[in-house]
Amino acid sequence: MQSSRRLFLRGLASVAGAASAQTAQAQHAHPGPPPQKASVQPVGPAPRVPPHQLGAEVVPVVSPDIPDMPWRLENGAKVFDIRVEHVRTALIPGRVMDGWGFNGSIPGPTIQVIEGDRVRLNVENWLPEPFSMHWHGLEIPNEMDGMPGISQDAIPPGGRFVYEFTLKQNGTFFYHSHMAMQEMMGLIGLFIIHPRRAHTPRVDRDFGIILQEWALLPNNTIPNSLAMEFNWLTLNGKAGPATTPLIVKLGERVRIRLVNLGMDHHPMHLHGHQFYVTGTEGGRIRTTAVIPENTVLVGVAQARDIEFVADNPGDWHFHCHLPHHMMNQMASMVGPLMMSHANAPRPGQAGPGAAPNAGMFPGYPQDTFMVMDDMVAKPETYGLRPGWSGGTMGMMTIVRVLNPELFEKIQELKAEQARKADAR
Ligand SMILES: [Cu+2]
Repeated sequence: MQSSRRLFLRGLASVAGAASAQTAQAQHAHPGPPPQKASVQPVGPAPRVPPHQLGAEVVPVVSPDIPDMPWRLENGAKVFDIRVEHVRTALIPGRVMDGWGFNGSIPGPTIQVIEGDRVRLNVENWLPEPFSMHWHGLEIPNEMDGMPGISQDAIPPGGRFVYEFTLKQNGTFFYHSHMAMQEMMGLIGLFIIHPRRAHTPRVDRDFGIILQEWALLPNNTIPNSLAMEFNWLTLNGKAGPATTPLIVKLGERVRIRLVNLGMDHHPMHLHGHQFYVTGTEGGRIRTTAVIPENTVLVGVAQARDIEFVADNPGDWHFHCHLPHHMMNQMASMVGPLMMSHANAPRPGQAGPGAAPNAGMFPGYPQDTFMVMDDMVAKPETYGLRPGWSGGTMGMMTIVRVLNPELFEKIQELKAEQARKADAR
C-alpha cells in the first residue's frame, strides 16, 4: 500500500528528469529469479490517479477494490512497470485464493491514460510458465499485439518484454494474458483511455468493474482453470458482500464500465433506475443509437459502458442476474444437509425459543442467509440497513444514491481511513 504510493510519487518526480532514451524495440532480459513468496493483495484504500492529470472535464475512473497503476514520464512516454505474478487474495474475509495477477493485485491495477498518449509497458514474467500480454481492442502495430508464436515469442519465466505504442482511440479496454488457461487464473486488468475532452453529457462519477468467476473446490485455494462450473463470482476480485459499494450523490450523472473475462456471460441488472448503454469494447456509441435498459448483457471479452442519472435515492443492488451468480461457495446440498442436522424443525417446535431455522425443512429451502455486516464494514457501507450483507452475495454490489449529508459523512470516513493507512 505505502510502497505503491511511494512509487506513484516517484513517478511524478521523474517527469522533470526524464531518463535516457529507450527504443520501442522489444527485448528480453532477466530481472532476476521469481520471488519465493506471493504478493499479498492489500486491503484498504487504493492509490488513485489525481484528476488534474486527465483531460478537460474528464473525471478519473474509480475501480472499487483495485488500485490504479502508477506511471512515470520518460522522453514523452508514460512508462508502466508490470509484474506478472502469483497473488494471494481474499474473495471475502476468510476465503483465500492463490491466483495469478499483476503487481500484487487480482484483477491487475487499472491503467488510466489519455487518447494520443505514447505508452511503454515493461512486462516482467514472474510466473513459472511462459506468458504474453494482449492489449484487448487496441489498434496498435502487429508486433505489439502479444500473440505468442504469431507476433512474438512468449516471454519465458524470468523474462521481460517491452511493449510500446501510441493510443489513437478512447474508451474501455483491457489487458490480459493471451495464454487461454492463464486468463482463468485472474490475469486481466482495465485499460481506460480517456478522451481529450469529456463526452457529453459529462458524468460526475465514472466506475470500472471487471467480472470474473472462479472454481474453488472445498479446502483448496487454487482455482480450477479447467472447470465449467463456478462457485465464486467476483466484481473487481471481491464477492458480495465484500464488494465495495459505489457511492454517488443524489442527482449525479454516473457511468459504470463493465468488462467480462470468464466462461459465462453476465446480465448485469441495476435496481431503481433505467440506464443507457453508451459504449462497448469498440468505443463510444453515437448518441442517437443508445438504448434504454436496466439489464445489460456483458458477454465474454466484451465491455459495456452504461450511464444514468442517479435520481432515485436509496441503496440499490447492481448485480448479475444469473441465479447461480448471486451466491457464494455453492456446493451440492451442503447448506440444506447442515440444516437438517443442526436445526431440523420438529413437530410443535416452532415459536419463541425454537431453533434459529425453526419452520424450515431439511433439504429445503435452497438459500442460506448469512449476515456478516461487521466483517465487511468500511466507510462505503456506513449507514446501510443492519443485515444488508445477508442478501448481497456473488456477483453483486450496491449503488448507493445518497443525500448530501450522508455522502459527505462517507467522504470524511474515507479521508480518515486514508490518513490512518498513510500513518502505518
Ligand atoms: Cu453472471
